[in-house]
Amino acid sequence: MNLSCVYTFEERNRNKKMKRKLLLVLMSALVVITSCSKSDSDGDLVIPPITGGETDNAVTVTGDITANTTWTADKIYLLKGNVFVTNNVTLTIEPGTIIKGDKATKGALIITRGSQINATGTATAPIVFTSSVAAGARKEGDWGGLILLGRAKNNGGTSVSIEGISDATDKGKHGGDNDADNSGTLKYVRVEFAGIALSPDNEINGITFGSVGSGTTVDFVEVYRSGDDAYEWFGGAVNAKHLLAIDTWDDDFDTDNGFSGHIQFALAQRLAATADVSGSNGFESDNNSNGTNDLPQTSAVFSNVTVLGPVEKSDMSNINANFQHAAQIRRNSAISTFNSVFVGYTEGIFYDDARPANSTVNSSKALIDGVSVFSNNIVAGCNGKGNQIKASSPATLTTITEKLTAENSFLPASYASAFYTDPYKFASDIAGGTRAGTPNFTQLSTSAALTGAAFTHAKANVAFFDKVAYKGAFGTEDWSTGWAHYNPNSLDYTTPGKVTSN
Ligand SMILES: [Ca+2]
Ligand SMILES: [Ca+2]
Ligand SMILES: [Ca+2]
Ligand SMILES: [Ca+2]
Repeated sequence: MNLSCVYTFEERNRNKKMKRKLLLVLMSALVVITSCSKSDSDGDLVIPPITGGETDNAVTVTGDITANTTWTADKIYLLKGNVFVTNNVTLTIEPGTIIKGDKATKGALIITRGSQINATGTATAPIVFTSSVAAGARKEGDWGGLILLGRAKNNGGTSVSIEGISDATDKGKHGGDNDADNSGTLKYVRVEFAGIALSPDNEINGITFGSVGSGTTVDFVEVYRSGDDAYEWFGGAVNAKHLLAIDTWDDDFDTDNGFSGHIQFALAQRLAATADVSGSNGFESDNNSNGTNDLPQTSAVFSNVTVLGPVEKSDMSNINANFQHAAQIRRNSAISTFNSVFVGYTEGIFYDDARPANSTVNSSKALIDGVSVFSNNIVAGCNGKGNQIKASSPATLTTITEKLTAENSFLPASYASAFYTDPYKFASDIAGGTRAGTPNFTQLSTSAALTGAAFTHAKANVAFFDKVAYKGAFGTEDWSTGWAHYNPNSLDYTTPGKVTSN
């Protein structure tokens, strides 16, 4: 507020009685504020809005959201810097709402412990988190991303700093002892061009889940062109269905620190040109960074995943050298995978025991002991380097090869076109010629993955999993129709509510 305005007002009322003065102070203060903010032609300052600016339909959001708040589809929201939802409140976002992450300030949205997001879009009006950059110029890593923090268990403690957020207060922490914790709902949501690599091992993913509990709903979510991982779970027990990871830079589905949720119908599509120096994998999974035996052990269960690697056919040229494995299960992780299709990766399924070195407790041991399971999957076209199954020692390789080949189908000469209708179509700004277009991930009538799914193993026979017949993320129905988008760089995002076309 402009101090001279206030002073002038107080001068005028100096001789009034106290009661009357107080009333007038309040009433006249309103007049003064209005006067000061309406015009700056007389030299008075315009009072700036407290949290950013609001024009007809553009709302800038900064700092903390500390009261229940609703974002509506008739506006476009711009996140500047880290925006934290705190104070145990709920941020509700209407279907069709556009939220942009500011590039200059690395905008990000963090739902802190105890608070919730209710982002429930629809199949025709998804909620879109995207880049603040203009159409055509957006890239991976334009802004931070979406971070959900909860009070479920992880194996690092009950108050662990989340990667990518340099906030020393409780706002940047996750963990607790309530695996049923509820961080809200993400349904029919796209997260586009997010994922900043702030420094090595300190990145914001498209969506980061820190100790998010199973009371949370995640269904029909697309992460498009994340600059780091598409999805990374650090501990927690949240379940999710219908996830798309399109042209991710680093890993598609990354699980760490005791994550124990269930994931079904998840598809990753990779572009041959883009991969991360850390090594890009479909799955990357750790118990923790040193591979120690801290509990809870990473034990997520995946069913009906499709990983479409960068190798579209037997030709391995023009594949970014940073591509690694369809799945790298390492550092004592014990994740399980059923009824899934891994196709077209430069290397296949790697049980990596490098950390901890010389330990009898590691990821391959968990597989051999049945603590983790890799069963009833198809691994196709992942033998270009002669290692569709890979281990850290010749003896381990022999042991796990026997087990994995008995329980899964390895089809080294088959590629995605043997299973899927049109799997390698991409946005026209990242692929030209006949590769530009809209992909179709539904299965061909001749696909070997149309039948054969099984949910008999105790880890797969859970209520959350739909007991479908097919392996992989899609059967013959395209569940991405309407809400997902495969060329969002073409969308203007300048008209509120326009999330699927211009
Ligand atoms: Ca990451
Ligand atoms: Ca990663
Ligand atoms: Ca990781
Ligand atoms: Ca990686």
